[in-house]
Amino acid sequence: MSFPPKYLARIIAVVSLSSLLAACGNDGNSNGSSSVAGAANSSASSSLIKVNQLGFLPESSKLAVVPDVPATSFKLLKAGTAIEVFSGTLSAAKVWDASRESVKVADFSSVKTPGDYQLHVDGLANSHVFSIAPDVYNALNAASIKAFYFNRSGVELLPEFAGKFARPLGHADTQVLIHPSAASDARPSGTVVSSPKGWYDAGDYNKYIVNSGISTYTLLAAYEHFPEIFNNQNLTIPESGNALPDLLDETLWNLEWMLTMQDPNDGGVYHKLTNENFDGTIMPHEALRERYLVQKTTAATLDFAAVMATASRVFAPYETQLPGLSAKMRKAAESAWEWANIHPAIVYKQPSDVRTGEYGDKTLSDEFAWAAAELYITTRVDGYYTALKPVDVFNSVPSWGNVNGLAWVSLAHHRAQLTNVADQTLIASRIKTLADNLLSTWYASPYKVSMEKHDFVWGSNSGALNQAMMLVQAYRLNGKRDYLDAAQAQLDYVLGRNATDTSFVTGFGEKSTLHPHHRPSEADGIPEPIPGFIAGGPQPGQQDKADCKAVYPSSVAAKSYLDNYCSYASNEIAINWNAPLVYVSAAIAALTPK
Ligand SMILES: [Ca+2]
Ligand SMILES: [Ca+2]
Repeated sequence: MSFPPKYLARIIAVVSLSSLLAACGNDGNSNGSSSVAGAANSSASSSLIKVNQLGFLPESSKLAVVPDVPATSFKLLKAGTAIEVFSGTLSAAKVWDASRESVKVADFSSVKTPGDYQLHVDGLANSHVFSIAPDVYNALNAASIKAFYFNRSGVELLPEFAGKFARPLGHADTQVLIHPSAASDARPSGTVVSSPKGWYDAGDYNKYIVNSGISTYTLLAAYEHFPEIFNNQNLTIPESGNALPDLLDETLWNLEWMLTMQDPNDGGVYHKLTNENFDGTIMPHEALRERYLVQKTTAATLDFAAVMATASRVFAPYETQLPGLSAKMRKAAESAWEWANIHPAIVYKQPSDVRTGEYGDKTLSDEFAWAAAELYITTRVDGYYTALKPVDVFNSVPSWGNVNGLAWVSLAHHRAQLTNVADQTLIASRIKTLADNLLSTWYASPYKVSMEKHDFVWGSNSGALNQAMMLVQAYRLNGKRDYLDAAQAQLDYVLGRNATDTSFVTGFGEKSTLHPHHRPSEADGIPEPIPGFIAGGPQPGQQDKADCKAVYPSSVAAKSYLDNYCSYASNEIAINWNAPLVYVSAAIAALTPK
């Protein structure tokens, strides 16, 4: 299903915003240099073998997509040689309507020997080099978490942690103003409050509670589900070597900010901490505009409640290191829940002087369900389960504005610890029904993915990964191997088995995203992007067309991707897109048989 883009105002007011951006000398500027190359790449990409450019675990399902050429067989070669290690038969050709290509599939799952390989099909260029290795996703998983460190607000990134991407402190946010939209008796307009830390949301430097909700939860869920992947991981962040797993240290950086976004006087949570307008293409320390806390909303307050309830249980074992934190989070979650029940329908309304992302969401039943589920799991108070209204809550692939699925993910994971009020059959059935739908798409897909044409919406790569996350839940419930293979296919998709022949993760793969819409990556003067970020991905809306001098190589859904800084509609990065990359890369590594 589709979900609303963050930049609703930007799309509606694209003309005025374009002139604004031109005045700021930022997003509207692209170097234009990739437009010719982009067009050439488009026609070329249809004649290429598409494969996960990182590669596979020895026991992974291993598929590649091959253009519809006369050849009926393929060979697996040792990389850079003509030495054949395997040969197989290509599937019959089928047309994928999302990319308007006729393709065949090569299956080399039986090859399990570690090494570097290329696929060969007569009449085509050999594929990118990829690996089969037991640690093939370790660096990817670490970098996808480290990306959050690179997006930290309120701290200098030192060379010992950030290498050449070191930068001065930006956005201390220790003196931000209560915006008129957020004024209350206790905190009138213009009140100065402190709201430091947190992650920049995306390519911009603002901080939004709604999107922090799903992002922070997804990282916490990755830890709850697969602690063995993270317990000894060293991300080379300032907290490496302390008593906490680095993933939890990184997540805590944002949780500490989120806690400051709750009004201590009533429990309500501010929707965002933001400038009035987007910054230009400048480094964080150069962005000095006034910052505001804007309007309390029901969605922000419920997302906050869900995340704090989750964090309360995840951090409970660390009472010695973080005394009182778990209890403080639980209390914050409970008071947020109470505020939301008194104010059940306060929807975000963008003030006339604010032009940053909206994350507006008018459907709040899913936020209520998710918050209730997490509070129930953490507190074991049956009333929260009843408030969840489980029979009325269906399961769906999660997105920032549609979080029903997160409730079912958590309930399924904790099913053995729930009280008697929980309907175990319903929980299992919700997980299975959604996963079976995704699985039937995967069975029939010419590209062997569960992405369909209608899934190519803003942030489509996160859709692919959130589909994988939901397939993983079904695999964890009943062990049916097809769920895991279909989840693997989604990871393959974002790492190169897609119609653009691109690995969408910066720094990973022979042909990967180079020019993400990410201000630090563009403004730092370093040619390559900061590694570990996943781009939004193809979608045919092209809402940035008026701001881009560069030309999209294609308007076809699965090919409508522009690797240019100007393309906020297909090439921005965002915390809610990186979070499922962390989850899925960990899940595949943890669950694939050794
Ligand atoms: Ca640590
Ligand atoms: Ca919603």
